[in-house]
Amino acid sequence: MSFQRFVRKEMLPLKWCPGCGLHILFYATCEILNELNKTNTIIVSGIGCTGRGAAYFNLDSVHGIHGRAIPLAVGIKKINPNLEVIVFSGDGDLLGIGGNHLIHAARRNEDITVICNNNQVFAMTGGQLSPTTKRGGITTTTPEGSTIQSINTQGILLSNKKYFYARSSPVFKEHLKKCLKETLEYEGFSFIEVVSPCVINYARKVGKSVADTFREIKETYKICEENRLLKNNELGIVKND
Ligand SMILES: Cc1ncc(C[n+]2csc(CCOP(=O)(O)OP(=O)(O)O)c2C)c(N)n1
Repeated sequence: MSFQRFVRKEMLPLKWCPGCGLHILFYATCEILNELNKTNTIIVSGIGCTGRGAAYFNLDSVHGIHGRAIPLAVGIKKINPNLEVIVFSGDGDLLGIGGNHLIHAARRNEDITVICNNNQVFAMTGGQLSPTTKRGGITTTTPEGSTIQSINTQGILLSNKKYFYARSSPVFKEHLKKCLKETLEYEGFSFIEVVSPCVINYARKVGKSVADTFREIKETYKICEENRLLKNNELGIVKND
């Protein structure tokens, strides 16, 4: 069987910008769904470029409202405990407006999987500052560079006793697939942060090309194989059962 059974063919070509990390993330997720034969799955998203993913998977899906993907997913799981429930959404959606839901769903160890595409901006609305924008990041709302520290997603999740947090990137596709697999196989609340290039609404506005953004991520991040607190420039999996 091919991963293509998880792609909703009538939605092709996908309406993400050329060079956007979402293409790789989407197809890598389809590959893992195929490998694990997860046909009994529903995709839930909020609003944003990433949220469009809900329409692209050939699965049941809910394209919810901004910031409310997690409570929707939790509700679905409560009444369909045998269903695999995956949230596929952006950093603004999950860590900004939806941040409170994330904190409590993780604390309650709700049995859902969250795939967070972290492109460091509100991409769909034109590239505004998001909770993950790094200090110094030039966005439409911080033309002089952000002076605010970015959110510590790992720190929020690891504040619980039981946690599963993975960090990867489409730039490291094999690592991304490995992490997606573990994230999807984990029983309990699992969260993967995918550090992803936004080419049109972030990088290009500061004169960077697709190749520049991929190179930058490749040169910045190192893979950590140990189960320990990840440094800011590390990709890996940290969990406590
Ligand atoms: C309640 C509400 N507030 C604001 C918006 C406008 N809005 C749409 S998408 C979005 C942010 C998207 O950013 P992110 O979640 O990071 O997803 P991306 O587009 O980067 O994938 C915002 C603020 C909205 N649709 N609903």
